[in-house]
Amino acid sequence: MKLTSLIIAGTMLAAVLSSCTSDQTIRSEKGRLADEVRQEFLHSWNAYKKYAWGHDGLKPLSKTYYDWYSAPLYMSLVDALDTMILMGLKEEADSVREFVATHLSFDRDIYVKNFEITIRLLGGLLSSYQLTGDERLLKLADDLGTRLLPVFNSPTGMPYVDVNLKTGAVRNSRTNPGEIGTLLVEFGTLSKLTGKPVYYNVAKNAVLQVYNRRSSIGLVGTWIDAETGKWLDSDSHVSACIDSYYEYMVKCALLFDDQDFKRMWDSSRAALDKYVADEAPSGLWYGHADMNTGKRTRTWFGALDAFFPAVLALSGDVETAARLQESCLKMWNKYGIEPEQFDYRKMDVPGDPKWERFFLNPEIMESAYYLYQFTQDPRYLHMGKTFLDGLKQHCRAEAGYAELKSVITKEKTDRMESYFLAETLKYLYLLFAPPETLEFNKVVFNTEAHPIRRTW
Ligand code: DMJ
Repeated sequence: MKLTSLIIAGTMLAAVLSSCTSDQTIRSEKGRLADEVRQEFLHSWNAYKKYAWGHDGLKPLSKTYYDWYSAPLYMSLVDALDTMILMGLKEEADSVREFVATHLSFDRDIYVKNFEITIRLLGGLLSSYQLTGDERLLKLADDLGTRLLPVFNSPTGMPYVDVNLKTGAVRNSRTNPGEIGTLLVEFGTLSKLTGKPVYYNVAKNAVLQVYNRRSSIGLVGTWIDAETGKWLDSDSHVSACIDSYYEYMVKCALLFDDQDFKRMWDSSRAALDKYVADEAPSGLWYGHADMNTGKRTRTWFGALDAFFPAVLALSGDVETAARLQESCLKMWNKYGIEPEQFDYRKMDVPGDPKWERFFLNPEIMESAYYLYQFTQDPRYLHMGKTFLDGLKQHCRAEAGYAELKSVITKEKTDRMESYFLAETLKYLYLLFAPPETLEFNKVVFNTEAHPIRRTW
């Protein structure tokens, strides 16, 4: 063998050995990394307790609080509760549960966003009920569900956006497939746990109403009017406002064994792969296309879109999921943290500075967690560490974690959303935690990372 060939063979062997060693190292570091995530949760939670207790969320820079409405609905408390339970923070979880069970009231004269309240509060109450058996949480969930029901009283059955929790008055019919189609995991579970079929029926009908209005090529648009049933635009993608419409097709098929959702997913997936998927020089992405013509309109993908590998993996297509997750990692690595939108042809943020923002989103961690569950490939542990390191480096504040105005300048903004505690840190923790922490095969996560167990 020539000397150069020997050198090349030696270099390749060294690379393989070093990657094996680093795979072994990351496996052996799982316990330490889980603990590190737990510490970051406590850092954020303690800041919330100190500066924002009893309010919806923490403002980490001004060290104060924010509420969504004129009366707080304890968004962070309910959203974070099952994360604490899973992290084994028993005393803390017990006292939060007691506070929620004795103080949370939905008898408020306020208009709330049905979608956000469903995924954060209804989902959080249901999963914490299942994890603890505390019947008071189920009672609260049932009360909330009843107060939300009037949203479905539109001429089409698609929900209005806002509902008054006290009066049942509804408003705002300009809505989207995401907000319409991301209710059934919660409403369906409520039906199963209370024996009241109405919740399942209205939420399923709402999804069908969107699906039945898909275009002749099988795509949906971004905005639709719940009263007239007319599409208000034709932009199709897997990004914000549509995303979890697809996610819940896969999840409802699994959770409720409802084959209608399997059929909806199969036909939607075919349309997405034909028109929305995009093989670019940088890899596989899902961009934007016109719902009627299928014409490519934008080559954008974003932080929220990074939920899609998890959904693909859950639907059985781990191979495509893994390819898309590699693209997500490229988006993350460009600035060491991911932007709200990314043009995958230019491999940079689209022109407008507003797309440079980062909202402490969980989706890319969620997909790493799912892919690790399905493959046990240490690659996803490495990814998780990259995400954790990036978050700590760029978003950690003295009081909790802060969103970024720009992933380029890394300038922080004064908000920590409750999903950072419910989802971002939960998925990172579960990625590294021992498998017995939560039996992945036994639960379906709602879109806010609240695990629901099929007990029916
Ligand atoms: C969360 O509230 C949910 O994951 C929702 O489905 C999308 N947006 C945020 C997190 O980014």
